[in-house]
Amino acid sequence: MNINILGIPMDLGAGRRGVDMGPSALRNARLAQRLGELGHSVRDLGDVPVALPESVDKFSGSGLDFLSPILDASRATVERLRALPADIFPITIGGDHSIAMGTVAGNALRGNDRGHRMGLIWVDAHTDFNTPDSSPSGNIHGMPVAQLCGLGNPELASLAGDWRLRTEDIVMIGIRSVDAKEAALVREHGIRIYTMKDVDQLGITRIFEETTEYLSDVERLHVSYDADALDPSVTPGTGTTVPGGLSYREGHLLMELLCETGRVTSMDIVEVNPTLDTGNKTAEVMVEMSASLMGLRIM
Ligand code: 6HN
Ligand code: MN
Ligand code: MN
Ligand code: MN
Repeated sequence: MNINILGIPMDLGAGRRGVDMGPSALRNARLAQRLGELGHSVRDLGDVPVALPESVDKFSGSGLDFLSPILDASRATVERLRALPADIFPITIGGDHSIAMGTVAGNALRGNDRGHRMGLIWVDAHTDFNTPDSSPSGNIHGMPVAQLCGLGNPELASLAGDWRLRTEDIVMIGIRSVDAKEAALVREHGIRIYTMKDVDQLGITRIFEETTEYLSDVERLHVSYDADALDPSVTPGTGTTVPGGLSYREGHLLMELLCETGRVTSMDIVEVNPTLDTGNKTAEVMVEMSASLMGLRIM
């Protein structure tokens, strides 16, 4: 496969600094080499420009912290991705999870100006379905899925023009921290959620089977993998850890099973924050997760 890596060193959507170093940490953990060893042809496209928080006015947008520079970086992400040929598998590396507004929109528009029907598999401790009104923190990285569905801020919601992610084309796995108003929104919009309780009770294999069946009609399939989906003992280097997450093997198994379907067309790796890490452990684990999705076999 032809893989293109695109870095988005964004920390404007998160409450703490350092996640902008995620792309460097993942490159340092040999992401490109690891995927190359699996037989893929890998090209690193470098980074999308993202403003430094110190260099911009936090309140320049309408009511949301860092709205203007997040819009700029998201629009740049959309343009980079939509210009890629259809046979490329993009791996976008963050950066906080606000990058997914641009990555999902850009991948939806790739090869179709009106937008493909996209399935989204959101692997995360959080549902990231806040709107500016529901969010207790005001941090945009807690909002990307709602924004992709057209809720919330109208500028963030129209990164792909009139295209919208359909609420019935989303599956979330690993969920264990949802804000009160956010939970009401998730329920209202009927988002398919597998909490950690479901992971414990059903197991990853059953969840995988239900997920691929549920998303059987989509044209493209995007996996957005937040490092905090995994247990903090596995990935300590991330800004909003929640105990009781996916084990190392559960994280891998989901990627291995998704790989076998041959249906996944793009991926994000987000929320790797080296300033909170033990060595470069979190980046190394996330590189291995992406290798599993891209065909790593034990034998
Ligand atoms: N992430 N629900 C919290 C908020 O601030 O809205 C946490 C969001 C975490 C976002 O980890 O991608
Ligand atoms: Mn997230
Ligand atoms: Mn999260
Ligand atoms: Mn975070």
